[in-house]
Amino acid sequence: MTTAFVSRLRAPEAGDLPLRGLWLTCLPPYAVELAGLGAVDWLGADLQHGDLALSDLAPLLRASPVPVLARLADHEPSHLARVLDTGVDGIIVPAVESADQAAALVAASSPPPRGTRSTGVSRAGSLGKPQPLLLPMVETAAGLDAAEEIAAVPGVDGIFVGPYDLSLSLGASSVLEPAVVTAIETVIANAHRRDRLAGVFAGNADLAARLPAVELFAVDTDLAALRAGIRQLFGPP
Ligand code: 3PY
Ligand code: MG
Repeated sequence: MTTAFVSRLRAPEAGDLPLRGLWLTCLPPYAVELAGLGAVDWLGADLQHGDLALSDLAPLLRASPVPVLARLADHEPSHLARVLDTGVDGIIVPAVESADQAAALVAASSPPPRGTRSTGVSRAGSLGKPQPLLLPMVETAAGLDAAEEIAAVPGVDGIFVGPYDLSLSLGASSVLEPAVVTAIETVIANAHRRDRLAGVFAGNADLAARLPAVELFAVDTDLAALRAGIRQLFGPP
């Protein structure tokens, strides 16, 4: 199923889109297994912010009924390699600002001859997982300027937009400012011009309503879902 998902992502069918994700910041595998993910198409496991650790990934992958994309903490090749070893279906890499940085990520995530990723005992190796998706994030003014070159790097599968850091970097006071929405549209158009996937984190219904079509759409976080469920059960505080 996961292999099919990854191939489906690499050649998505219009009728399936967008693939809607839930962004995990703290939920343990037990909750993921039992919560009933319903119409959630994929999970984004955040190692940059929140409370998840590298050692949470393998249990999460075993518990999840849907594919898991991990957002890395940084660009460090040793961290990237450990995350890939868990067998995640893709990685989302924060704040990529140039084609050179994207090429370094391709090299770190690919075995020779394309890259330098070493081999060793790993869950990914034992399960014979396919090459995971590589999705650099554009979430700074510099990344915005370089978005098309980043998307064009061979081995990059798509671009994932981080609207909140992007708005900070652009000096905007809200993700809803027209300049931020225009910037997000520009990144998505650049990814599509290069025949790459486009993804975006929304976390806000008003922002979601303003965004153009993407393949990967992260609706909101686990905590937001928990808060919404508590409010629905108990009413407003
Ligand atoms: C951002 O909006 O900056 C993000 O990283 C979303 O996860
Ligand atoms: Mg960010």
